[in-house]
Amino acid sequence: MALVIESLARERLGVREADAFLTRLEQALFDIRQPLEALYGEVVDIDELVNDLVSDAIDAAAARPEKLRIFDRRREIDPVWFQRSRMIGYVCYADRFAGSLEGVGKHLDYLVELGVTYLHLMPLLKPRVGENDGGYAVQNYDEVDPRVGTMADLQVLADDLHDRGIALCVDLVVNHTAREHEWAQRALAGDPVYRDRYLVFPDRTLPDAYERTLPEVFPDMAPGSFTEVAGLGWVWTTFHEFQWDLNYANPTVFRAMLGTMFALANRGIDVLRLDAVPFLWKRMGTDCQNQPEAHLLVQAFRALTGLAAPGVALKAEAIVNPDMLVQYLGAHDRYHPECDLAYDNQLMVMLWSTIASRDVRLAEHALSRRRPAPQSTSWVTYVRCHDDIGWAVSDEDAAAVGLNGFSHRRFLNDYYSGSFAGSFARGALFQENEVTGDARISGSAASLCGIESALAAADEHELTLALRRLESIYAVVFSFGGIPLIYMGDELALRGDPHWDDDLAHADDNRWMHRPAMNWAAAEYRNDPRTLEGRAFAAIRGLADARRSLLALRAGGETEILPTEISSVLAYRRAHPRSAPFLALTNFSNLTQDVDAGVVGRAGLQAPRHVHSTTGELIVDADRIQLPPWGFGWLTGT
Ligand code: OTU
Repeated sequence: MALVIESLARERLGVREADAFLTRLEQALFDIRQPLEALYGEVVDIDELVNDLVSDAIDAAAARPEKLRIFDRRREIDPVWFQRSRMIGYVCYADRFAGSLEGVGKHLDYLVELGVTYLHLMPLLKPRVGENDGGYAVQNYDEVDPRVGTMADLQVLADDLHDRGIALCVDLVVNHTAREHEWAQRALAGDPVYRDRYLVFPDRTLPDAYERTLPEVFPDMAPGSFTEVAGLGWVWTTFHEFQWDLNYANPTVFRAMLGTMFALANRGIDVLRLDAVPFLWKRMGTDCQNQPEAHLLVQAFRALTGLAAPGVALKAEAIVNPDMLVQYLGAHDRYHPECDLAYDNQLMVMLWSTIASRDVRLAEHALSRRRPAPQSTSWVTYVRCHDDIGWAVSDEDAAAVGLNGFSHRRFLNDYYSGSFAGSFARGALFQENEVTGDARISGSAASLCGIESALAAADEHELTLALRRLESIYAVVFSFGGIPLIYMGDELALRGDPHWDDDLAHADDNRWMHRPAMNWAAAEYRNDPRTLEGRAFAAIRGLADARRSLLALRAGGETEILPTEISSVLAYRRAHPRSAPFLALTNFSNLTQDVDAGVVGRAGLQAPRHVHSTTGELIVDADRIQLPPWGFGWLTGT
């Protein structure tokens, strides 16, 4: 292979770029070949496949705009560019934030004001018309949703963002296409070549056999995992009936999706959020998630995208059992480069669990026993996203702190849906499964923190407490060693959308309650400290300001949990070889807590110094640190 590829590279890329490409290839060849061989060794000639994919990468490298090559260079010098403490993310739908991609470009000042350096725009490739799961049912991967703009607009926006020092992340729906996608349409028309790009069965025999061990993702709005399609048979549809799972056992599917990655990279996308990666490979007798082959696929994607666009990072959206999460960052028995970033779903769940229980022991236990992220990778940490909250609390972790897993999950559902007596939360149950008793939670952060109920009761004291809850969990997310993400509207304490079900295409999916349109009128108050918006905005911006200067808060590295004598105070330490250690304390209770200052010594802090906190000052005497109700404090030393 070497010779053909070498001359191809020299011919298409010119001397300098070819040399860089071939150096990368030499480094990546093992990581390209090994997973592909394991995946496709039995169905195709591997040399030929590798050859084809590498020449696709050469084409993509040749088409890469000069400006992006400069980014590649910088990021090859600093491959963990995304770990910088100035990385602060913002997540929104282009249309809900600003109408269109062009509209987003007009609000960059707002993002800069907030300290944002990473913008995640929710699905924006052309979806099917009508119900499309918030854009997660893509009809055409080469086009942008015409309601928000064009590919050219996307490229312009990426450029503008880069000029402001903001990286752009977009969604890539890798697990399934819309049934209106050209492949599905051709399969429907009877073409076996296209049928083989999906998982289609002539009758219920195999679907029944698979379903014996398959959990349902949307038991309520899309029961079962297969859909009967007239003239075709039973199609694998993990999510909705209009989302057809792709057949990754077919290398053509892999190659085409890789092509989409190259194309998006060359438009200036910095981070690709790979949707639903755990589902990429199916195996009889399992839950068809987290299969070894799903990891091999991501490893191959990683190695090949890195050839053509070394500045592009991959982010795994894998909302799975906490023990399986870190594997998407490449932490297997041995390290295999996989995604650079992955959602820290477990931290998110633990924050909400702790708010409801006011007891940090479950979080301490679960978060301290997990494997750290590999050094060259990082978590993205978040409080809320566009999805529901599923209670990823394992029975073992619950039992270790004397809880029953099932009862605790039920308690959390009761608490956040507001049915638990005295709950301040105003969320709703999502996808209640009557058979298993499971359910998840929808609702905006502000509503789940108690802001909605405090406003309704016009209770100023409760409102302060609720705002502190919001600020404190964001404080954790900003300091736990990942890229923090601000979910659009949280910076203004935006409540849910009360009219979310007016749109009939959304009416059976209450996740739309926490996907409101941006309230620009409310944003006008962001610098007025007397308003709710002003208080929330100052809180989030304050976290961004404080984080930026703290080397210990770079993403990556380890976060060490330091149990204290108080069951409602979470303490953890971050360190960086070139800075003083960092200590965060968070009070998950309605009471003022005096923490034994011994924790400062245990965190290795000398001459402790306040860097940031709820009230702007921390009362520290010789042996106590005082935390106000639902307050947090950040300390560092010399
Ligand atoms: C993702 O979520 C998206 O975030 C959802 O908005 C989509 O509906 C879905 O994919 C289908 O495209 O099950 O409840 O482990 O948890 O992929 C949300 C990953 C989901 C899954 C996740 C999925």
